[in-house]
Amino acid sequence: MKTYTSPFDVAWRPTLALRHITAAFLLLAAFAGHATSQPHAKARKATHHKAAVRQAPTHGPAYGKTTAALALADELAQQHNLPKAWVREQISQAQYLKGVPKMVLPPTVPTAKNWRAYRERFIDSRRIDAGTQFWQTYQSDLARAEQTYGVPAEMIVGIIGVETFYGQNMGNYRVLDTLTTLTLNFPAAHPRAAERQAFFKSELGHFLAQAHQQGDAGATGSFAGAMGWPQFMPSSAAKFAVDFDGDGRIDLRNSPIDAIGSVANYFKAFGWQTGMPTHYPVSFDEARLDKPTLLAPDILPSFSVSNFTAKGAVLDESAQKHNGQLALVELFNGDEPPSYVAGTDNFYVVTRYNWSSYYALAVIELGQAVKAATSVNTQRKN
Ligand SMILES: [Ca+2]
Repeated sequence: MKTYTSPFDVAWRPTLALRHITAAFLLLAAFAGHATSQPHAKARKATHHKAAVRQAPTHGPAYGKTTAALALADELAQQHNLPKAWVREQISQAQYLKGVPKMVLPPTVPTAKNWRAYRERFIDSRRIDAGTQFWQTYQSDLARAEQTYGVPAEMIVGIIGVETFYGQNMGNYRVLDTLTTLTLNFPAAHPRAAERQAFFKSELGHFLAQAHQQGDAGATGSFAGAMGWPQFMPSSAAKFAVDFDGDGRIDLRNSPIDAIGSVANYFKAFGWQTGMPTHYPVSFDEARLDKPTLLAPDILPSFSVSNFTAKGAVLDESAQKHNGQLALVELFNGDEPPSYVAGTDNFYVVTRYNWSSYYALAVIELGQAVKAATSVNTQRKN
C-alpha cells in the first residue's frame, strides 16, 4: 500500500525499476507505476514515464536549518506531538534527492496500455518460484491471517509478490530524504501540485512519528516513501499495520509475518468479503450489448447480475449466482482487442491497495499461479 496517486500517473517505483532496469525497460515505459496506494476511483491511462526508469537520484546537500526546513519541522512536530528539537534535527539532516521530484510528474508521452505485457512482468516463473517458497515458509502465518481476517492466502501472496518480489525489492531510498524532498521541493509543474505536496507532507509527518517511536529515522523504501515487504506508506502503516508475529512491535521491513497480517488487515478494512470471488469471465451478446453504459462506472461494481446481463454481458453459471454488484473491467492490450472481466466488490477492494485494475488482476493472477504451484509441490512431497 502505498503511496499512491493514480496507478498510472505516479512513477513506477524505482526500487523495482532499478532491479529490472534493462529487461523491463519497455514494460516499465508502457506502465509507469503502480506505486502508490491512495485509493483512486479510476485507473488512468498508462503513459510513458521516462522518470520511472532513471537511475537513482543523486544525494544533494542536507536541508540544514533553513527557514523552510525549520518551519516544516515545527509544523509536523506540533501535528504529531513530537519534540520540536528532534524533528528539526531530522529534517535538517534530510538530503535533497535530485532525481525524485521528476519521478512524480505525470508522463509526458502517452503510450498504449497493455494488459498482456503488464501481466508478463509479474506472472513469470521466477516470481512464482519465489512465491511458492514464501508460501511454504509462512504457511501457518498465512493460514492464521486467513482465519483472523477472512482474506485468502493467495491474495496476500499476490500482493507481496507484485509489490516487492517477496522482499527482494523493498527500495533503497532513505524515506526521510524522499519525503522531505517531495515536501520541500515538490515539482510545481505537476497538475495537482498542491494536493500531492500536501500528501507527501502528511506522509512525512506519519513517518517521523513512527521513526521517533522506533528510535530510528533511517528506514529505506521506495522513492515515494513506501516501505517494507508490503510497501505501506507511513499513513497506511499507522492505520492498518499489525504486529502479527507477536513480538510487541510492528516491523514491516524485517518481519514478513507482520507484513502478512498487515496486508490481510488492510483488505479487511477496505471491505473484503470472505468467500466472494474477485471476478468472473465475461463475454458479450453483441445483439443487445450496451458497452458504454456497462463501462461508465469503470471498476466500481454498479450492476446487479440481471442488469449486467440485460445490457449484453454474458456470464457463466457461477457468475449468474453472484450475490452482489458487478463492474465491467476493461483491460487494453495495445493494438490487440481488450480483455474484459466482471469485477466484484472484492476486485474493487484489491484496487484500494493500488488504484489500477491492471495491478489488481496481476495480484490476483500471481496469487492463483503461486497457489497452484505450491499445491503441486506439496503433492510431490507427500
Ligand atoms: Ca512484530
